[in-house]
Amino acid sequence: MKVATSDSYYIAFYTFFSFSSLSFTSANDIVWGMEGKVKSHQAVTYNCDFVSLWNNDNFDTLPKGGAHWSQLITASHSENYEMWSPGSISTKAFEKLAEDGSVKELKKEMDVAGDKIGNYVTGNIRGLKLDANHPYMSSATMIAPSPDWFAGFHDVKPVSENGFWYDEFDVTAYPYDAGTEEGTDYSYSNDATNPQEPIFVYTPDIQSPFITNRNGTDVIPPVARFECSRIKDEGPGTFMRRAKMSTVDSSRRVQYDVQLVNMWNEKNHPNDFPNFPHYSWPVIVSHNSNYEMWNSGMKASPGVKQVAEVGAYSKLEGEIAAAGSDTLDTIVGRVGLSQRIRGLAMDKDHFKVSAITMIAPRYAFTLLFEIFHLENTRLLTFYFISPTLD
Ligand SMILES: [Ca+2]
Repeated sequence: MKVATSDSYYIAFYTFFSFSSLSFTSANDIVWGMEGKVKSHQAVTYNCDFVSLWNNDNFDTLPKGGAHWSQLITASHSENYEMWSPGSISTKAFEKLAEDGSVKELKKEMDVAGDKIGNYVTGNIRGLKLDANHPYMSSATMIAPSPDWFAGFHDVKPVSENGFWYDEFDVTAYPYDAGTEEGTDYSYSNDATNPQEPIFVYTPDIQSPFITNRNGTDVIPPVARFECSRIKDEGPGTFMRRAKMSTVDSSRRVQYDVQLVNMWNEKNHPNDFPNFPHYSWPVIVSHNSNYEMWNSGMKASPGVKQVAEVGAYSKLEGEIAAAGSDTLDTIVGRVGLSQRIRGLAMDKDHFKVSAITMIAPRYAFTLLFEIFHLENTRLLTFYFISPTLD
C-alpha cells in the first residue's frame, strides 16, 4: 500500500445530522469553536456557510411571500475598521446595504480603507483571509423585505484563549435595525428616521415581527448561523473533518444524510484528467470497532479490491453481511455529484462510518473514508486516500 502524493484526488463526503438545534445566547457570539494548532500570529483563511434560520419553524411571523436575504458581504479587518456595530451610527454605505441590500457602496468604502481591510468577499464566504493585523471578521446581509433590518456579525475574532485560531466555529446572527428608516413591519418604503438613530438589536420589548412566542414567553430567536472552517493545507493521508457537538445524546439512534461533494475536476487535477470522469456507486456502512472496511496499511479485502478495480460492490456487500451485528446499516446507491443520500442509521454501538467509491476511469484508485467516529458529533466531513492495490 502506498498513499498518493501530490497527484491526489480530493473528494468530500459530508454527513449531516438530520437534527438541528438553536442556541439562544446573546447576540453575535461565537457559540461554538474548536481550537486548532495554528498560532494567531500566522495567516489563515476561512470559509463560512450561511445557514438561514429565519423560517416558519422558528418564527411566528414571516413576510407574506418573498422572504429572502440580500447578497452577503464579509470582510476581514483590523481594529481600526468598523463595518457596523450596535450603538454606532450607520455609514451611508451601510445604510444602502440595510435598506436596499446593495453592497456596492460598502465595497467602495472598503476599497478606500486600504490596509485596514484584509480582504472582503461578497456572496458565499469563501477565502476570507485573516492575519495578525486583520484578525477580525464582520459580515452583514439585509433582511428582505424590511425597512432597514439586517443580520450578520461584527468584529468576531476567532482566536482561542490560548492564542490559536479556531479550526471551526459557529456564530449566530440576530435581527438588527440600522437606525435609518422607520417601520415596524416587513415593509420597505417608509420615511427616513430623522435624526438617524444608532444601530440596535431587536429584543422582545421592541415592536417587531421577529417576536415569537415559545411556551408563553416572547423571544427573538437567531435568524441565521454562520458555520466557519479554516482552510487547511493538509497532505494526502490526512483527513479534513468538520465535527460538531450536537445536542442529541449518543444513547439515541440517529440518522445521518450523506453527501458526496465532488472536488475532482480538471482545475484541481490538470494532469491527465480523464474525458469521462465519474465515480462508481458508493458503498457506505455504519459499524462498530470490530468491522474494518479498509484502512491505510491494511491489505485490501476482495470486496474492496473489486470496488477499486471495477466499481462493482457485490463482494463487499457479502463481506458486510458476513460481519453480522458488527455493521448496522448500509447504503449502496447511485448518487449524483453533490446529491444527498438518504439517512444512514447509527447508534451507540455502531458509531463509526466507512465509505468507498471507485474513481473512474482510473485503474485501481479508490476514494474512501473510514472509521469516522460519529459519536456525539453533528456534522463531519471528508477523508481522501488512494491506496495502490496489489
Ligand atoms: Ca429602523
